[in-house]
Amino acid sequence: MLSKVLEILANSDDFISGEDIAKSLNVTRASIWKNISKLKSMGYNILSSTNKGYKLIKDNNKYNKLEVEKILKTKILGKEIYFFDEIDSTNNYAKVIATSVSEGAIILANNQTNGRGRFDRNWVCEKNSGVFLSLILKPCIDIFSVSNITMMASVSLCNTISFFTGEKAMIKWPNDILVNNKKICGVLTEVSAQMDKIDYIVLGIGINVNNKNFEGELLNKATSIYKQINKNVNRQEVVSYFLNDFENNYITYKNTFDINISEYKKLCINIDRQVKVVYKGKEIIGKVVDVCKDGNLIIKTENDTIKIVSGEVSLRTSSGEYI
Ligand code: BT5
Repeated sequence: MLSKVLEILANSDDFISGEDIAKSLNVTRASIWKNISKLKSMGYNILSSTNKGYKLIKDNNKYNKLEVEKILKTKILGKEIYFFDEIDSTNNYAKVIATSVSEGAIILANNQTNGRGRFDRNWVCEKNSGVFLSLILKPCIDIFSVSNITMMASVSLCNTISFFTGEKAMIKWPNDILVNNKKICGVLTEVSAQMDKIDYIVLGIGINVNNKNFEGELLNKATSIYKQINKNVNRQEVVSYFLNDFENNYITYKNTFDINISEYKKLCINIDRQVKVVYKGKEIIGKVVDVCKDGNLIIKTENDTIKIVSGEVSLRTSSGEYI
């Protein structure tokens, strides 16, 4: 009902009477009044006039559950939305509710107080600026195939970020999305699994959307959509673009259990590059020659060919340093 009232207000250029809204939704005027009050408490600026009714002052920066619902065109992803103005971590919440919600439920927040990266690293969050999204998935796959999901998501994130920035976004194996060599998005995939099947996957995604400034360690390492185009972007549009793009591939994957590896490789910045990686306690220097369908990185060193399952890879730049 709330979203329907909002839709009617958003589609009226002028005042519209409570009676007209009530009639078109076949409910009482009292119920319209209640919903208008709720919308006002959510921060919508709605003018009320005794004679004329209600008028919504349009604001393109609104980001909440209603705005996300309004724009989503997906079939299974985002059918259930949990939206928080502030939360410690959307991934933490996702793990609490994962077993009791349907596949495709999403958790979104306007801010995170304890955003997490891999290995308990910190994900820096700017209130009102970033997308903090956790997506709960329950495909019938074993734990060894989970990297396929991260790989597919990374491709969709590149498509999303390229669409909004007009720049080519690239994947830095395993889970960073870069624009002009700066990190704009990170993925944290967490899993609950038995030996032969997974219970659920939480795909945690942080995208720098309208961030204006980065500090300290991130000063020269991070960027945002805003910093690329000098313009704010609606976060619900970013969420919607990503979920649509990812859903298409995900539905196919659930039938074929196969990913389009050549699409991934085209976007993977590591391929054919000299890299340094600490793996099983040893530093390895070599050239990345391939990424396998299971997500493993193949590095050719001076004397050997090594398969890297996980780790942190630094790329050698033209000036010879590793970043
Ligand atoms: C990641 O970890 O890149 C995964 C980040 C996932 C964040 C999302 S937000 C929604 C969901 N809820 C969560 O709590 N987490 C997920 P990692 O590869 O470990 O990278 C972390 C490193 O990236 C840090 O050590 C910094 O160097 C850098 N970093 C931190 N915040 C950043 C930011 N906002 N932009 C760019 N780089 C950042």
